[in-house]
Amino acid sequence: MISEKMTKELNSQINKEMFSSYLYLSMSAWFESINHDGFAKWMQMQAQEEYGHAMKIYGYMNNQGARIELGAIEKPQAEWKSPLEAFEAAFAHEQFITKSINDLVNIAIDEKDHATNIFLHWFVEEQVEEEATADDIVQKLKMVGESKNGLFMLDRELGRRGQQ
Ligand code: OFO
Repeated sequence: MISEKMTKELNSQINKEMFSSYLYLSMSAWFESINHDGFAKWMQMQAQEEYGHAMKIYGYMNNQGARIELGAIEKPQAEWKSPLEAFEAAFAHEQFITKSINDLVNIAIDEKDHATNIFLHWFVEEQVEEEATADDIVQKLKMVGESKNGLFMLDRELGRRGQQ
């Protein structure tokens, strides 16, 4: 059984994960619009992953008999100045999500809610990976700078996501 407070916070985390999905789908659409198909594919896959994060919490709450209440999903930004700006925004968003997960863990510890605490460990580890991946792409985009050739290569590399 999880507390009312934890139920509210997990519902809010579902919303944040759904927003992550929406944000990355919006980035995917923007990349499509500027003909960066590889970045677009990467972002579309990321959007699917985020939906999976939301559903993981959804499944856990159902197993715990906690009442799920879905909130409205905020409208995401639709345009960015450059691929670098978009990936910097993705990295900043992941840092925000990490903080949110850490806050949830703190509540679970305070409430001695061992089951939720252990459930959240998966997310703690996932966030390390999420931040590292986004930061890695930011660093590569910085290296590439204004080089059209470099950007083309990176677009192709990211478009291979899911094939390796
Ligand atoms: Fe990107 O990890 Fe969920 O939100």
